[in-house]
Formats: sequence, C-alpha cells, structure tokens
Amino acid sequence: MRPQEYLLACISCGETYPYNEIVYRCRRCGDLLEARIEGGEVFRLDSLQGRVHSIWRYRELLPSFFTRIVSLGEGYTKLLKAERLAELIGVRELYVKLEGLNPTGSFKDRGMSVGVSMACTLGARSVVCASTGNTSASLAAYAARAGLECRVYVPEGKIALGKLFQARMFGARIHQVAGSFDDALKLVMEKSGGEAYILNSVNPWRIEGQKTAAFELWEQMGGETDYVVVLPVGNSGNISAYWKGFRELLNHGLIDSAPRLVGVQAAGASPIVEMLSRGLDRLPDWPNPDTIATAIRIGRPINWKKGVRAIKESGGTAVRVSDEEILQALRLLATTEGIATEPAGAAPIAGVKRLVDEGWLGREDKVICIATGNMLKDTSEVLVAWNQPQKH
Ligand code: AN7
Repeated sequence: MRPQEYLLACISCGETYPYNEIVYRCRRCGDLLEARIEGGEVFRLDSLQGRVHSIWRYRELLPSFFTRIVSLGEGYTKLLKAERLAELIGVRELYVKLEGLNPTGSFKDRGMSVGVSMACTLGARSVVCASTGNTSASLAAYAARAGLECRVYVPEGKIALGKLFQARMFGARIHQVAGSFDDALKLVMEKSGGEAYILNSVNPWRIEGQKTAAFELWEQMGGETDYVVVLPVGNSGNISAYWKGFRELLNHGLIDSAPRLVGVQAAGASPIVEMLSRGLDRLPDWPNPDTIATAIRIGRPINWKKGVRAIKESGGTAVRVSDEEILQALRLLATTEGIATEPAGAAPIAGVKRLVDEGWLGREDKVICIATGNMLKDTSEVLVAWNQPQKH
C-alpha cells in the first residue's frame, strides 16, 4: 500500500496543485478546489473502538502531514433519536445530530481544527475569514489556541450577539462591514490574499475536517446508510463536506450506497433552491438575502457548485422554508424533545415537515436532521420574534 498523499484538484478542469500550495481557486479556470487523498489505508467500523473522541479518530482520511494538530476536541457529537417528533411529523424514524455540542457550539469547529492545523503547517502568522457568526467564533478560538493573529469580517448588525461575543472573547480583531455576508466575503477574498491565510469554506481543508460528520453518522448508525440527511444550507460548504465524506466511504467499499442529502434554505436566502427548482444551470442573483436565521443569510453561496453536485449526485433535493416555519420548528423540537438549537439548526426540521407535506418524505423514511449550532448563541432574535403579535 502506498502511503497517504494529498493534493489539491480543481473540480472543473482537474488541474492539480501540491497540498502545501496556498491557493483558494484554480489558477487555470477559476473554479473551486478539492483536497484529494491518494493511497493510504482506511479505518473499519471495528478498528475505531478505543480511539480518541474527536474528528481525529478518522485519522486515515485526514491529513497525516501536519507538523502540529490544533484541536479542542471537536466532533464525536451526539446523535439523538426523536421518537415523539418522528410521530408528530410523520416519518418512520427521526434523529437529530447535536453539532451545537462542539467546542465553540457549531460544526465549524471540525473544519477549523484541520484548517488551523494547515495554517500552522504552512507557517502562517495570521488567519482571516468573513462570517455570519459561527465561522468567526470558531476561527477565533482555534487561532487563539494556535497563537495566531485572527481577523474576522462580519456584516454589521446582522450577526447574533453571542457569536460576536465569542469572537471578541477569543481575541479576534473584528471588522464590521456595512453590507451583507456576501460583501464581507468578497472583501476578504479580494483584499486578504497573501497577508493572511483565508479560512472560509472555499478553503478545501475546512471541508476535509467537516466531512468527518459523515463518518460519524455512518459509525453511529452501525455502518448503515438507509436514511436521508437534512442540513441547513448557506454557502453549501457543509453539505458538500458530508457528500465528500460519504463518497470516500463508497470509494473505500465501506458502504454500498450513500444517503440522499437534502439542503434547506431560508426562503429569503434561497438561490440554490431557486436554481434547482427552475432547472437553471447557474446560480441566480440574490442581491438582498434576508432571514431570521442569520447564520444562513447568504445570497451568493461560494461553494454552490459543490453543493448542487452533492444534492444531485446523492439523489436528494433542496427545499425552502419561511422564517415562521423555522421558528415553529425550533419550538417544536424544543418542546417535544428537549433539544434546542439556533434558528439555522432548526431549518432541517422545518424542511422535513415541508417534504412530508409534499410527499417527498413519508412513513417509510428514516431521517437525520443536522442541528448545526447551539441555541445559546442566538436568543435575542428568537425572543423578539416570539414577542411579536402572532398572525392568525
Ligand atoms: C448554524 O459562520 O457561513 O452551507 O460564516 O452557522 O456550509 O455555509 C455559517 C453557516 C448552517 C450553513 N448552520 O453552512 C458562517 C457561516 C449554521 C451555520 C450554516 C452555517 P454552509
């Protein structure tokens, strides 16, 4: 067996780059890059027993070349069965993966452990990102642990207070951008290159870390894949990461078929749903994204091509839900199961309800919803919304 080797490859033209080159977009055609592993061994279900309780338990499919691993114990989050909610919604089985249990309270920590380890290995002194909140909180924490300087760009007045507090607490320099997340990301991509290592999900090493969530589902479900996975979609980095994880399990013969992946967007920020439902071949413009789920208030998802591929190749679908449906789902999850999440994390529950109404899901289906972020990050918006007079 050849030892593990990583390289970066363009998802469109196939151009490759050494793993340690600092490149965020293909220099030949401008498209997205993906980290590819060649050679190496793989874990099996029974070889995972007794390993560390973090993403690093899947070390065979993570980079082995790091000079330093920066970890806060991310990953290995709980998967809870929600029997009362399954019955209420009308599916056979429903599970909720509690990504809010990660060290800074969101799934971003999986990607940041790998991304910041890469930053250290490359000798970077400073890191930067644009964020709707969770990415900035996570990067700030991992940068602190690694001793790196950290700058974050956030849309002014549009991120949850708890997330802003986290970034501040972990010592990041915060730049509030007058505009949307899309404007903040544009600023980072155009201005930061060279000076600081960019750790938005356009960076393929982030996706390497986040793909471990698929390995976890596979392990937690006893090696089975007979379920549908439902995730909130913003930049569509996470849904592509899950798909990459399941594709790697397929390629290594650990599974025979991959689950269908469903992307849920807030109605006010749903360019991917628009694209798929209208059969467009590129992303439509979405100039003024708006939703109470500020985490996914994104009009120009940078990873849309990977996300759309994940949905199409897995045989999944994309669905949009209103803010009202998100808030209802959040409350339903909390009051029937004792599970709470921030608004974006409840969007999958709202999406499942929609898909049951539409007949895409039904009594025969097993469904896993990814509750991507912790409820304590984002309480004020939800409280304000609940205190508005109810529409009847
Ligand atoms: C709780 O923090 O984009 O589709 O800058 O925080 O991979 O973008 C957050 C995204 C879902 C969407 N749920 O994931 C950011 C940011 C929560 C999130 C998403 C985010 P992607």
